[in-house]
Order: sequence, then structure tokens, then C-alpha cells
Amino acid sequence: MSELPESAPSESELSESPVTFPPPFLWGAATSAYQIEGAVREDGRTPSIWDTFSHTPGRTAGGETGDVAVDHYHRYREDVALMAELGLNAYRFSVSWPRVQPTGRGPAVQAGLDFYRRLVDELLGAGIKPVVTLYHWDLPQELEDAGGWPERDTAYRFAEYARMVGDALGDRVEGWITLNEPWCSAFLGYASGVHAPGRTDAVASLRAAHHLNLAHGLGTSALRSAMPARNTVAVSLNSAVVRPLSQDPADLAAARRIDDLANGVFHGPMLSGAYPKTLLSATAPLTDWGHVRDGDLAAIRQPLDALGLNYYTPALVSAAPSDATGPRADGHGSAEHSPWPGADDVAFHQTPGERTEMGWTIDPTGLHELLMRYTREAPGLPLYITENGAAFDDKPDADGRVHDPERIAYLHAHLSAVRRALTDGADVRGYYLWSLLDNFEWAYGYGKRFGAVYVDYATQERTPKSSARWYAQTARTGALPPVERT
Ligand code: IFM
Repeated sequence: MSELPESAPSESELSESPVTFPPPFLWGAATSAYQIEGAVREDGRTPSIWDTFSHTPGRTAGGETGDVAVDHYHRYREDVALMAELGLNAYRFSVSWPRVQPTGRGPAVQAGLDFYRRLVDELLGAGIKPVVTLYHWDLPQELEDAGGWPERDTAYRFAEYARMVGDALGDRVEGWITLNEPWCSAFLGYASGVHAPGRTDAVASLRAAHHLNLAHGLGTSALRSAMPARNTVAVSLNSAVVRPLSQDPADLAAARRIDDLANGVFHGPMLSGAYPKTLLSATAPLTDWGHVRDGDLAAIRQPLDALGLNYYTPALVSAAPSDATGPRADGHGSAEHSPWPGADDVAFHQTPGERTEMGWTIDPTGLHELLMRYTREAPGLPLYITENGAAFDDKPDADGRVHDPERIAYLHAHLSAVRRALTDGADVRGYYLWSLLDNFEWAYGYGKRFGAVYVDYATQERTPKSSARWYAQTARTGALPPVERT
């Protein structure tokens, strides 16, 4: 949690100084299975909670689903060729749990594993380092039917799945990530209900958070026992940069509360083996945390090889006056069903500045702040930005080219912030742009385009945007090309 916002780098700082990155540095892009693969009923795959959720009327914009998505399951060769053309040296993708272990129990389906073997071999052949995320939100529906993440058994099922995938791909994939953004799984999935499985039960969301932590710990051990020792294991957290509206003690306490619910609830047990005391006391009216059993915290705190950080925008919070009538949620839920259990008296404010199509304020200082925080709080742990990017209203011009100067400016500003963090002592080893391709943006459907590569959803034609060319030059030279001024 920060006490004061940092000052933004000046315009000239952003555009004039040559910004270079010392090699080796991973220049990657990230995706996730349900957002790109499609082929949801092929080769034995069974429904995940996102299949069920997206097929439930009213859950996603326009009722859109990931049934076809960008058809990556069939077009992965073309997509790897695109990555090679863009000079990427790393690619972070997720494995669809219900594709490799339908129903979340029992033996692996070879056809599912074979797809990922083929993808990995294609990447290695193109000189691109594959990095596997095991869980990017697509829980097999049968596990949700058995109680989902609020139930302890789901963590054990995850460990079994992790061992299975580690066994199958550990000989060729060195980089592993257990969970992507467990905050979204726990609090958007079970508290605000804007993500699958769409439940609105604050107590269940806190149980889910603990079982996701346990899954991370047990999954890390399972991976280590299944794979060669040279392989690395990390987790990707969407750690929030939480700023208080003022230095008033009530606002500072509100920021502490949100920081605990966004960050401490995961990095506390994962990195230090304990939940923050302030989290336990703030949530005491909801739960006594009796679901945390002896030995869980030791199981969760596994030595990690790196920490993945996903950054988009900071949060600005204050104590809400007790007579406040406006919405107190943060855009990820409603005042009635907030994703912040036990923090109904915290108000979220719009941070100043330009915004992306998601309505998220563009603030690269938050990325620098985040990197410096973990440099202080997790000394010695290499850091990766495992997601960063922006949605804009990209459209092809009359010649079919997609010009996206806003995204180039966004990337330049955020990569400059990364460079400043390196200079200030952060051990940042790589950056993964979210996302390689336009894709299914969860409850927003296909309306929000995050890709460096434009996808025409009617034809599945891929067109690299001008930001893709800019990023390719960055990846090839290790230096940021100047920002276009249009
Ligand atoms: O698309 C998502 C991704 O799946 C997880 N992190 C944030 C991205 C943009 O919302």
C-alpha cells in the first residue's frame, strides 16, 4: 500500500531519453485458454465454469461465449508464426484443465495433452520460451458442482492436475505458473459474481481465497516432484496498487483494508506463511477462518523461483461516510455484491487521467510502485510482469491496417516505468504484453480489444496492429522506439 501517489514521469522523459533494457530480458505476450482456444467440445474436453457461465443468459455482454473464441486450438501454428515474426522470445499461455482432465478427476486425456505438446514443440522450434499457467479460471464444472473453490477438496484436485501436466510437459517447459490472479477467482467468482461461477457469497469467497492459496502450495510441491529441478515455479498475482484519498487516518485504514483483501490475503500466506492480522480482524464478523487447518500455512509457503505481477491500474480509496448513498463498489461488482468482503464502508474513487476502453485510468507510476514494493517485501525474488496492456477501440482503416498509437504510448510509458524500476534496483526479468491477440474478455465478451494483433472475428483473420510492430522492434533491439505523435 502506498501513502502518496508518485509523480508521473514528464512527457519529455517518456519520449526523448533512449530507454534500453539489459539482456537477457524476456519479451513476451500472454493469453489464456478459454479466451483464445475455442474448440470447447473437441477431443474429450468437458465444460468449465466459464462455459456454463457464458451460456447463462445475462452473464456476458451480448451472450457471447468462448465456444469459438479466436480458434487458436486449430490455428496455433499460424499464431506461433506470428509470435516469431514479432520477435517474441517468450509466450505465456494457460492449459485448459477440462481439456486435459475432463471433470477434474481421474486420468488425463491424451488428446488434450497432445495439443499442448504440439504447441510447445512449435514454440521451441521457433525459439520462443513457453511458460505454462496451470489455472486461468476455467475450473471443470463438475468440481464447481461439488462445491468449487470454497471446498477444500478442490485444492487437492488441483495438485493432482498440476502433477499430471508437470509430468506430461515438464521435459520441455521450464517456466511454470500455478494460478493466474487468484483474487479474480475468489472475489469476482464468489463474492461479486461478475465472473464464473457467478456466486454472491462473501463468506464463500474468503474460503475460496484460502483454498486457492492451498492449491498454489500443494500444486507447487506436486510440480516440483514431477519435473526436472531446473524448471521454475511462480504465481501471477494482480496485486493492486492501493492509494488512500488523503492522509486522514480513516482513509489510511480504508486503504489498508483493501490492500489486505487484494494483496495480503494471497502474498501473506504464499510469501510469509501468514494471513495479515488486520485482514483476520476486519473479516472476523464474516468468518473465524476455521477452514484454515493446521499445516496449511506451511503447505502454502513454498519457495518460489519468481513472482509474476499483473498490472493495469491503481485503486484510489477512502472511508465512506456512513450516510453515503452512492455506489461503493469499484466497477467489479455492485454496492450490493461487492468483491471486497468486510469492506462495505470503503469508497472507491476514479483516479485522474486518461482511460482505456475498460475505463481503467492509465497510470504507469503504479507499475513502478508495484515493482518497488515487491523488491522491498520479497527481496531476492526475481519479478516478471506477467500481464500489462490496454483495450482500445481498434478498427482497421480503408487499407485494412490497424493503427493504434494509444497502445504504443501506453506500452512506452509502462515499459519506461519498468526501466526506472530496474534502475532503482528491482530484479525484473521479463514483460508479457496482455495480449497477443484480441480475444474473449470474459463478461465483456469480444467488445474489448486487448490484442497487439487484431482479429476479425467473422473470418478469424489476424492483422498485427502498429503496436505489434512497435513491440517487435522493442523485443529485437531491447530499446524502446520513440512514441508516434499523431
Ligand atoms: O483478460 C484479462 C486476463 O484474463 C486476466 N487479467 C486481466 C485481463 C484484462 O482484463
